[in-house]
Amino acid sequence: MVQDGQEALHRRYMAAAIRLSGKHAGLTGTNPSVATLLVRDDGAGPEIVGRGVTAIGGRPHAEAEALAEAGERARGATAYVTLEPCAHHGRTPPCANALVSAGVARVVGGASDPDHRVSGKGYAILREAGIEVIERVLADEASDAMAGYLTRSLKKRPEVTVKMAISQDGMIGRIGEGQIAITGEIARRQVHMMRAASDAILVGVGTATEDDPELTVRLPGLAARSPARIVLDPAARLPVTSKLVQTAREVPLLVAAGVDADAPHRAGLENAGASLLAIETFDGRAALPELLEDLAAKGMSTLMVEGGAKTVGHFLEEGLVDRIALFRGAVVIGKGIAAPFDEDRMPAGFRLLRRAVYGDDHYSEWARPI
Ligand code: AOF
Ligand code: ZN
Repeated sequence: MVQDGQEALHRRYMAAAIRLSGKHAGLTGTNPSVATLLVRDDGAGPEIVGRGVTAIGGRPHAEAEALAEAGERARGATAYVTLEPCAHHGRTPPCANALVSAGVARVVGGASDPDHRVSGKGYAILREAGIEVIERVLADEASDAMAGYLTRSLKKRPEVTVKMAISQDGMIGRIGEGQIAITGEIARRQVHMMRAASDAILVGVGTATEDDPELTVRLPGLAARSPARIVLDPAARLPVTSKLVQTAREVPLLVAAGVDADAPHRAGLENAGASLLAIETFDGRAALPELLEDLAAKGMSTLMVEGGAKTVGHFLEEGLVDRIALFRGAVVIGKGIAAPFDEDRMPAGFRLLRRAVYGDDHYSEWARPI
């Protein structure tokens, strides 16, 4: 009974730490956004004495931030850490050693760290110092909160999220009509929040041309969080008059074009402020695995694919989609372009993570295990 109570307590604080880690999601570079809570109980019940999140840019690490807040009160406390504490001397000393020096009594860890400098070594340092270690508490939830970092570490490519809006009657648009509003204002804001937490947004050249989107974050106070925009454009035919190119000097625009695409057009895009990403093409299609490997090498851990249907289909066919963010709008379109999948027809391997309601729109999020 006492044991059950302890386990429930550990899960509760780990869940709180995972929520806290979201604060810097997308802002910690190639480092995951980790959170640490230091909790002590002096007899009157548990009390949080230190909170830390990996700092913007990736350092200091979460543990250091939490220990700094707790000071002497860290002694004898339990540390809840969403990722195994690091064991390596990077630009900061190892967090495992910092926890030992501070005299914490117990460490409860969430996700395991695939980084070979850390994997298993962080926990070993703690145990050798006589600290009680409980591993993998809410490990799936903790891993999900840093899926970009884990995917980039394990698969050498960014985590790919497909965002799709489907009308009430299962359509994603009207034939030849470009962008039409499927979801409402609250869902739109949610999409902008998702963009702000991503390292890059990608669309196919068809969507970029027909819809002429800007793909920036347009939320009060968050405009500076617009990630890089990428257009999959094997033949380099994105018009220089498009909004994407026109805003390329304010928000980075990468055009992924074949090396043998029209040279004057490629030069035109570059002169307008876009950067070219050389890609391999086969039968006019981009080699996606190589492109993603390139993006990971540039430090990108999360990529949001916003369409169109052909591009989404291409990523799915190649098994390169990790997560699906599905918005089901209230509008009825009638005759249109049917969605390739929906809540009842998900691609194989995806399981439901969460549902939410945004105004009149229903949201569901699906993922495959990392
Ligand atoms: C932690 N706490 O808050 C984070 C960790 O380049 P460095 O020295 O910052 O090390 C990066 C590695 O540190 C990264 O690959 C991951 O293993 C770990 N991240 N570790 O103890 C943290 N963000
Ligand atoms: Zn660390």
